[in-house]
Amino acid sequence: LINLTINGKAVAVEEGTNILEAAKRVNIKIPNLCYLHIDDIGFDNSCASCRVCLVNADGRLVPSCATLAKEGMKVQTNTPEIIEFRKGVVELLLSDHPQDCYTCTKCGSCGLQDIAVQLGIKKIRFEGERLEKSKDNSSFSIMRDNDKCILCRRCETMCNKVQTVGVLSGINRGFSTEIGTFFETDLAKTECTFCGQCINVCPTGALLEKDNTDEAWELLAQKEKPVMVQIAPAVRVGISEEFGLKPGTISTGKVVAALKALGFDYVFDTNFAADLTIMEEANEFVNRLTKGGDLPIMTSCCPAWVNFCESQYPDLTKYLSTCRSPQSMFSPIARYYFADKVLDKKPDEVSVVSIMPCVAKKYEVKREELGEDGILDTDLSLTVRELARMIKSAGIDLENIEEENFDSPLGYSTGAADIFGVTGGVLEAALRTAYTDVTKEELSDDAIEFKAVRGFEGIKEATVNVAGTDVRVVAASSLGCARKLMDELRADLAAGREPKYHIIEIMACPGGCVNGGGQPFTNGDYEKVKARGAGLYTIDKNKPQRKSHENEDIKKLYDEFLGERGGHNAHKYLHTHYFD
Ligand code: HC0
Ligand code: SF4
Repeated sequence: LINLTINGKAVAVEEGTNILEAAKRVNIKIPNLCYLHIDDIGFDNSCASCRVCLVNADGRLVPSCATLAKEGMKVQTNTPEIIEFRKGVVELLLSDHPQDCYTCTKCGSCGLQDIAVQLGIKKIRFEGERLEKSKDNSSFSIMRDNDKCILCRRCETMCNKVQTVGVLSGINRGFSTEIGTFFETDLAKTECTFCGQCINVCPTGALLEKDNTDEAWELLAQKEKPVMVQIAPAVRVGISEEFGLKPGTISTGKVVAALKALGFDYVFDTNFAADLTIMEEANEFVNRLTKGGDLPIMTSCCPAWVNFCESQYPDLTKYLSTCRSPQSMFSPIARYYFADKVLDKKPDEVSVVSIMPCVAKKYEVKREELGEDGILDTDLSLTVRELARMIKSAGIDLENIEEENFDSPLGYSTGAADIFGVTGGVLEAALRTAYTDVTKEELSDDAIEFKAVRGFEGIKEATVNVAGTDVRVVAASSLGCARKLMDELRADLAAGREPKYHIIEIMACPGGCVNGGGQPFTNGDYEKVKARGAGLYTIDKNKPQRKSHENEDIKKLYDEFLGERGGHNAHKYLHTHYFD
């Protein structure tokens, strides 16, 4: 251990600890802006670009995030001289920053705004030179505004180190430095997967989701066209934090009520389609297993993962399940089944909106193959943050609103669907049904929880015995972890070895959709992500039915509309193809 003093307090830390982290151990908070460390996912951004965390260490001013604690070191964090320096640093950042807080989407959750308030900055002494920097609205998912970028490099670290996609990096030099893409290509034309993890670590408004709330208000204003809305599994736990509730609080009935209060005509559940996904995906797996098809089967519900697979591993797309994501199974069922059977409306006489914890879903809904006759199945996909903004601007008090139930029949789901929103959940849900498909027996209540694939490690593997066959499964979250599995699979195939797994679940966001690129900002607090995951497991535990094949409304849908699992209509509405 290394012994030092910080503001006169003795502290002992492991070798390799920086001063900023050492100070936290004795409850001394050093103001900081660019620094971010998320141990659980191996994210470390300590490039010391902003200099806000300056401290005096043995007589020298140093950035505390990038300076390691040393034996006998004496650190001062808050002398008048240091505070004055810090203010100067923040004023310099502000001198080159648009002064448009009141119209900036990030207002209220901006790290730069917070630090300016915290340091009590009242005026900016420097009239800085301004450079107009680039903006990029080329994609359906992400907006980049480099005028608001403070060059903290968090997005670059996320994209390169955690996601291993590598589309963002510093370009140009000196005052002209910007974060950009290779050859300043539009993001939409790069290998960006639209995972949105860069948005989640951006401290300012430089990276945000593409805002579609205006289009949503327009749909709601058209009274002649009913608007159906679906909410993703992870939304019901994510939204709570936007309204001051504890992370992980289950707000299902409150979101339903808020959506009705906003004017959505039918409030349905993506979970219903998650149960449907399991019916199709388990069936596809069992077919591949028993008839010698391509194994491993890889889950296909995460659109950023699908993008990643298509662009980085086109040789492996044949292993992806052909099942659409629940979002994209739900919409055709709403448009071609519910609209016709219940509302007596044509497919283009209704609108379908989805609320997702994700920004890649905005891209997914624009994929041409997820529509028919020029009508895309889903009109709009909004993030949890966008929904929260709509609820706030309508003056709806989510915390105290009286809970309501989903509409029927596309609103009922089993517990298997809820856990889709957390890493390992799709795999667990699929096993609950695949087991019964193969053995014709039901797993008992205490056997349906596959604990080995729960938890927040990046890669979790297990072997499950199904009717005498050892089924090897793995769940990975983050694209860096996906890359490890894909490199391994590619190497096994090239060497003629049997692939290591039968089923691979991949979610692009570390932890799964509970940490999606459209969720409330956590500022790197991974405990919030874990609490959201725990919330989903609680919902599952308390549901009367916990296996997708027990959902009576799904059985009815097959009887009335889809026919056989994996049959003609199922293929038409529930499956898709990929590009390589
Ligand atoms: Fe997810 Fe989904 S679980 S991707 O993780 O599969 O976004 O929550 O909606 O579609 O259901 C996100 C979350 C979904 C889909 C579902 C899947
Ligand atoms: Fe990289 Fe994901 Fe951001 Fe695209 S969305 S730039 S892949 S981190």
